[in-house]
Amino acid sequence: MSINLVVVGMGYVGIPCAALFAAVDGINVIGVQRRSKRSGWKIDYINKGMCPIGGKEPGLAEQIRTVVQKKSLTVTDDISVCKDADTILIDVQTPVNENNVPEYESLISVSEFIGKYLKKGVLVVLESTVAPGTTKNIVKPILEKNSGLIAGSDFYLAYSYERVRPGRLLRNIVHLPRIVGGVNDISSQKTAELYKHIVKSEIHVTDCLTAETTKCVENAYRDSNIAFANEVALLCERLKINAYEVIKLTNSLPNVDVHIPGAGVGGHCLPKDTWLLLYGVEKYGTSKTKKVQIMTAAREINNYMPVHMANFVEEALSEAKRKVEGSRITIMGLSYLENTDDTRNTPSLPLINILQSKGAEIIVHDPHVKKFEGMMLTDNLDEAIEGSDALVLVTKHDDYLSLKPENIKNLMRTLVVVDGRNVFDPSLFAEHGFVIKTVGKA
Ligand code: SAJ
Repeated sequence: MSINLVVVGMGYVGIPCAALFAAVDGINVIGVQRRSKRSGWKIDYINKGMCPIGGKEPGLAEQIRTVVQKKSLTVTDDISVCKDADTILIDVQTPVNENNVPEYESLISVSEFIGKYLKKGVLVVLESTVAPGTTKNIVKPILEKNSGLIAGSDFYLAYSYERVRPGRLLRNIVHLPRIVGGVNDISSQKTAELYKHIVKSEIHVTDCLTAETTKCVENAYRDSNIAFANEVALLCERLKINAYEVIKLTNSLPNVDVHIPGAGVGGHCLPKDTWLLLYGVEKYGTSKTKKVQIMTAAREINNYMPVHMANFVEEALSEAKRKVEGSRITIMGLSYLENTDDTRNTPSLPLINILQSKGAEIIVHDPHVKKFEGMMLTDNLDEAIEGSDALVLVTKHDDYLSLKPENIKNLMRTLVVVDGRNVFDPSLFAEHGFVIKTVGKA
């Protein structure tokens, strides 16, 4: 067997996927990455055998080193390498704009290039999360127009989404079931055959519209579950009881799995996949039968959590006889997920913006994020705490778990803590004179 595979887009999905395929005997992988200001550096970095993804990512650095040494993975900014490919994976970002409409600029331009270089017999697989209907109504016509070939007969086209989560990139690709949806049966079969090389779980075959919809539904479901937990937390705060106790007891019932409330929901997927789903339905579905309520309400609740955190900071500072204006506030965690460097749609950002608009001086600490949009960041926790009027924990990084009130009280100017991830014991902090507020606790 010999496969020339091109992976377009070296991000959180493209990199682990390329590294896994490159480890298979007979598969040669070329990754394609634009030399943009933000991510162009990754090209040389990976070509030197180094892993550009920070945080705790088990096995990834070693996997990249091995396949680069073996010369089965190289990265380039030249998308014309697609002309020698027999399989092409598309792993570009598919964000939504401020009106929750998908921004497909990258997807469209990459599809145009691929179409230009497409040859007969090539398999193209879209892995990015997209609105239902995108593969058939956007990608397929572009590929056909630019190549003069017919999808499903001259070349093969499928949608098969990733289920990666930072911190478990390799594990999720290898061990979670894979959904494959071709534009026709032969496209599905060829795609299922491809993933058998790296996926050790079941491969479910369906059509591409069903596969696209399933991906969006998975994430809308998780988002709604988290919103339910956040609403429970807000209600329990009003009753002055502990939401975590209520959730633990509720979850003692079989088949119930109330999720974990917190400072907000970030990441590339959960904040936008509901909108992709609804966009696809509006555009390609039949007329409305019933107003969409649950998923959009979930989005609203989850987006409210950073506002709730800001309110907590204001209340706690006021109890400590300070105003937000002029206070030095330490944000603990900029990445959206614990122990990762991924800052996409992080809930820390709206929280920082609110506090800054009220005149606070913000110090951001994150052990894994080195740079973010010109923001001043430190990875030195003592330095971040020194002279602070409030510690505000947004991300549950391991570095914060062992923080003791007795060790930090002498560093701080005002003893205020706002805990967005239920990390600290409030009574312990209160004993040391702190005003502490925890999401979901009285
Ligand atoms: N969060 C909560 N409470 C929870 C779970 C998560 O507040 O109970 C927050 C997290 O703090 C984070 C956000 O939600 O800010 C998203 O967390 P996540 O654990 O869902 O992580 P993602 O968004 O990186 O990954 C999800 C994944 N879904 C699951 O783990 C069930 C992953 O499988 C998908 O592949 C991924 O979205 C994606 O890329 O679509």
